[in-house]
Amino acid sequence: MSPVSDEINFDGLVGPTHNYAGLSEGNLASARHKDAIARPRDAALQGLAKMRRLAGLGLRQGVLAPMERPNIGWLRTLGFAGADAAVWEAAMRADPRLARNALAASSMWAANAATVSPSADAIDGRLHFSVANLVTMAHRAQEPAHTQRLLRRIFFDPSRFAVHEALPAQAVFADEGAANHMRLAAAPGAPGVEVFVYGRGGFERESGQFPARQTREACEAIARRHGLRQGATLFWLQGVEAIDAGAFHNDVVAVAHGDTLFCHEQAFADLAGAREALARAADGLFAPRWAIIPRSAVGLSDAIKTYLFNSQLVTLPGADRKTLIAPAETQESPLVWDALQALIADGGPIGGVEIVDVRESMRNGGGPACLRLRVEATPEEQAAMRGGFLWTEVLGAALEVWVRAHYRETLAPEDLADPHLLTEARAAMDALTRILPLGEDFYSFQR
Ligand code: SUG
Repeated sequence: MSPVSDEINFDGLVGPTHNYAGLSEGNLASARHKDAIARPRDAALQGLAKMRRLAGLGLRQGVLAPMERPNIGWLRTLGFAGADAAVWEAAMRADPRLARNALAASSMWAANAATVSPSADAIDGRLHFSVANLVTMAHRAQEPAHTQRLLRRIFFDPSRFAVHEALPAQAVFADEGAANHMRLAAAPGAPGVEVFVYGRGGFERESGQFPARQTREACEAIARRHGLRQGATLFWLQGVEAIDAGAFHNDVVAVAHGDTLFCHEQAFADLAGAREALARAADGLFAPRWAIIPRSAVGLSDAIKTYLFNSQLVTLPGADRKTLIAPAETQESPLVWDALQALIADGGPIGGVEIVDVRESMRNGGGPACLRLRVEATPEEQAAMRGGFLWTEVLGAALEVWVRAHYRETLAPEDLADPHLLTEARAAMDALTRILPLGEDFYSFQR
């Protein structure tokens, strides 16, 4: 089977410190599972099984390395001193909540790593990445430096790729990457329409119950940096009811692929306006197709509980209609499952569903689509990427052995102060640099 699109899904590997710390206000799953016992090994194996599954379906699959955690450097900037193990112990003793912000394995949610614009959309003909600053959450704001290093390692040729640094780390420019960005186009390599979705104006106060993590100013700055065509770039406001119901990112209620946008009726503040604007922007390029689940069929609460819209929307080789890669939780809700079957039966753009089990990530509010960063790269751009980050059975097998050798089966809140956690995590990261071509000094403890 040969892949039919230029799309590569880079999934974030789940790091060895995966745990449930209840760090993300407005992310209901994260709050619900605070202090639950996590299973890092299962989490990482579930992630690898998803990658293998998608590769097996004929899709291009890539792998992104996890961050170094606990983040001792960050704790040092906050005043903890001494040897590395002493820093970790002191932080856990003084302020466990703060320390757990230095431990999160949140880089697994690669959809938040960066916003990506394919070269067909950019006036300079390069493939653009803007690393997300993730300023809203203290644990996630530690990711940009890692992401930049990683993306520049893979997309190293500046004549083809532009990896922009994160926007200023300021609430006005709050940015959570591709989770709040959608792209529609007729076919691989064709110019498309890019849609940025924001939750608030950067200079405005929060209007809802939960933080809006993406601002209009951030979206506009990214569009400018990427050199996107004005008429083909849209900025839509998220529905405040959606954010308040737990859609802390747009990709919790909407996903686009090719000419199709699949969303909940309440995803955007002005759905009718969005439909009109998309039709106008796509005029002459393609005819946009919408698959909308009305609130009368599935309410926001069930949509968010099951993460129906955090499915990956893909085109399988040889298929006329698109396929959803949906989390297992959708199958367990008769209401949501029936709505999905009805959608498929109505003959619209979505013709099938494949179920994946990513339960460990789901408990922290991360579904199948959160776990991947989509990169649309032409064959020439793919050839210019550093090799070794794309899925092969050999790489997958090596990663599986690595996980089994280095990951704990369980991680409970009372395990976190254990100084061995630091040495184990570092041994894992160090070994990973011999599996993925990260270089020998990728992680700061190696330098
Ligand atoms: O940022 N959860 C992540 C989930 C991100 C999901 N990504 C997308 N929707 N694209 C977040 O809220 C929870 C960590 C904890 O509580 O331990 C967390 O960070």
